[in-house]
Amino acid sequence: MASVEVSSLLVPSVVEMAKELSASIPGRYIRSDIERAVVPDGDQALEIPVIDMQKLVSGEPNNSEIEKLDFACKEWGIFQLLNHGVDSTLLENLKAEIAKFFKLPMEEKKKWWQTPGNAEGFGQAFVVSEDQKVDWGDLFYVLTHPLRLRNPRLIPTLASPLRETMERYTFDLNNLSTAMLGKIAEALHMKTEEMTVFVGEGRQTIRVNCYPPCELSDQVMGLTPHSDSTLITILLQLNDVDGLEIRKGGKWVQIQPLPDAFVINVGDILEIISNGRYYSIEHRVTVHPEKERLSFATFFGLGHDGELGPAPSLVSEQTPAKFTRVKVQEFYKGLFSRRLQGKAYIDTFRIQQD
Ligand SMILES: O=C(O)CCC(=O)C(=O)O
Repeated sequence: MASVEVSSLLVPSVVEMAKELSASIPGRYIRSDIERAVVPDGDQALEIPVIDMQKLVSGEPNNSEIEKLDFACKEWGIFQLLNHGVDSTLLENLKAEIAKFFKLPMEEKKKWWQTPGNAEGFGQAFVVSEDQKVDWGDLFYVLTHPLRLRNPRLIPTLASPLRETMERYTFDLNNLSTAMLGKIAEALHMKTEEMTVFVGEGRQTIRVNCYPPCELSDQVMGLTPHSDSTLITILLQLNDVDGLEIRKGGKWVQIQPLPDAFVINVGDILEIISNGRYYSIEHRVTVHPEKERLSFATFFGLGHDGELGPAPSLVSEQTPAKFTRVKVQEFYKGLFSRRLQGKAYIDTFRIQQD
């Protein structure tokens, strides 16, 4: 069953293209509009807020970590998570096995390549026109939760031990995200069951990214500027090559995660549910001239049965609804029918305030 149906077009492998050192880079990858990133004071990458998961779930009265979480989601839309409880050996195995996975010969990778009308597998996302600029990277995108919607052609056919490692990692991250969303609901002073109703059976998808090096690194983009159409995204940088940048105060700034910290960002769905109290951060990925970058993004979204809109408990006369309501299924359908473009998609749901 095609579980993530899209109207996107198929594109060739950038990892394969990058191996042909003598080949010129097709115009489709070359961009003339890349805004330069700024270097923060003191030549340091930007320090984004750090949240400690153990403190967050400690159950202490007046837990100041909840206030830190609220501040991070409101003022930054992104933070790092330490003491997250995901086993460090599992993370090491994941890093090693994903690196091998992207190095498999193309003949083998073809088994898992995207097919027309389905976003899952190796390829690219949000390519809706032959004229559109495309990213300098390959992804592996899969729906991992709920189990009944999994594509039998993908995770079940991966070789051991990658398959078991992916299963375990996505299972652990599903638990982590559920716990995190509970704390986010608490920070928002939402009624607890409200978040649960929005989430329904939930949706977890993964996007594993490989950005090969490129000698014209300042003219290609690893991942186009966008905000995620998720509740939250949990990102693990898989090697020590940085490239993730966020738009902060109108400028692009590179961030540098602490080793084995998760980078968590607020997505558009959470911005809508929180009625604009939280902010989905715009981000992009730049390409290194000599080194390959690998990352693993885990997206948490809503089950497709319900409706999306500001949580009723967060709407009042003083805080009127800032977004229109939409059926979740319609929200996702609209998302996959367009190209990525900053925060343009969430903007279509905004209600103009007087
Ligand atoms: O590679 C990264 O660091 C970011 C990935 C990302 O934003 C995504 O997969 O949506």
